[in-house]
Amino acid sequence: MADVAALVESARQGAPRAVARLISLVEGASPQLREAMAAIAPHCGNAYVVGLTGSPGVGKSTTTSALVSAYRAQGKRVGVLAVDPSSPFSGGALLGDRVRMGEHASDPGVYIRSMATRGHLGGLAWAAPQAIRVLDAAGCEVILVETVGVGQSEVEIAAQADTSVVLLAPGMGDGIQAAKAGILEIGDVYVVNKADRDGADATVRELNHMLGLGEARQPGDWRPPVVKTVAARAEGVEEMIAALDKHRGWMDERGVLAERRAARAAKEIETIAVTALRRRMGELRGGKRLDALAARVAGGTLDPYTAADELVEGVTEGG
Ligand SMILES: Nc1nc2c(ncn2[C@@H]2O[C@H](COP(=O)(O)OP(=O)(O)OP(=O)(O)O)[C@@H](O)[C@H]2O)c(=O)[nH]1
Ligand SMILES: [Mg+2]
Repeated sequence: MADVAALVESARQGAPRAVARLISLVEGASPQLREAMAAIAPHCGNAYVVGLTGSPGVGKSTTTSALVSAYRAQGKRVGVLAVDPSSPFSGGALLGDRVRMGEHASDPGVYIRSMATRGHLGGLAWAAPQAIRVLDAAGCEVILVETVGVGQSEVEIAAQADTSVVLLAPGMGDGIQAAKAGILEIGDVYVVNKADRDGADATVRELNHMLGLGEARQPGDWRPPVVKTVAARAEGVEEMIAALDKHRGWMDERGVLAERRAARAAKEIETIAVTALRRRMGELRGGKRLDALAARVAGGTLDPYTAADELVEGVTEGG
């Protein structure tokens, strides 16, 4: 068993191993997580969280790495969380990222961590916010969360970031894919990466066109910008950071940042509560309570609504 108080203290001092162990508590859904989160809570709320999503291979990790360099040049501490919702193992699919982020591996101002969330009760929605809290408490001023784009997870990660970046690449038929995946609703900033390839300008135009369609924006509403990058050569990164800064400024001005963070916390609480309820429900099932109720309903001595009420009471009473 880890000494949670000592771990949190070391993490706050910036000790990478303490940060890593705390995130492992999250990943492993450790019983000590509760204590860790309580100790961390007063030190959270300072990080700016940027989510990066997009199809496999579009250049998320390369872009993330270029952003890390740029933020480091500003003297900021940076956390990188690479989330793989399709895998129950961390490290596997994300091994390539270690290579791509290799240049930051020895920088004490950068934390890089990959995390697998499949098979977790609550999955991504449960694990990512807690890992973000750990990085936040460890003093990261910017946290970049890369998620491999697989539909629902993109929407989930968008709900967890202060600013959501959607990456596309030219010539992948991405524009049409984007529309299908509902991606046009989740981006605060759009990046057309691999602009060294043919068709980048066409993709930018198409995106701008689609973002303008069905537009019901009021004056002062946020209009997501489209930025062109060649992440592999760090081109366009300054423009991308300018777009992020602008979005952040807009959120601050309009009170959107506080709203988003509250919505995020609400979702997190809900997920933890539902996960706990589900577990208790499973315990009751194992404890034969459901079997007994089912026998009575099947035998006609109890109606299913009353039985369900009894089951729910059992869950919330702790019996
Ligand atoms: N031509 C070109 N290639 C790029 C650019 N950015 C990234 N790449 C290459 O595209 C490939 C995929 O890049 P990654 O950064 O790993 O993409 P990713 O979106 O993180 O991929 P997954 O995490 O597997 O979904 C790598 O071989 C990169 O070198 C770019 O601007 N231009
Ligand atoms: Mg990647």
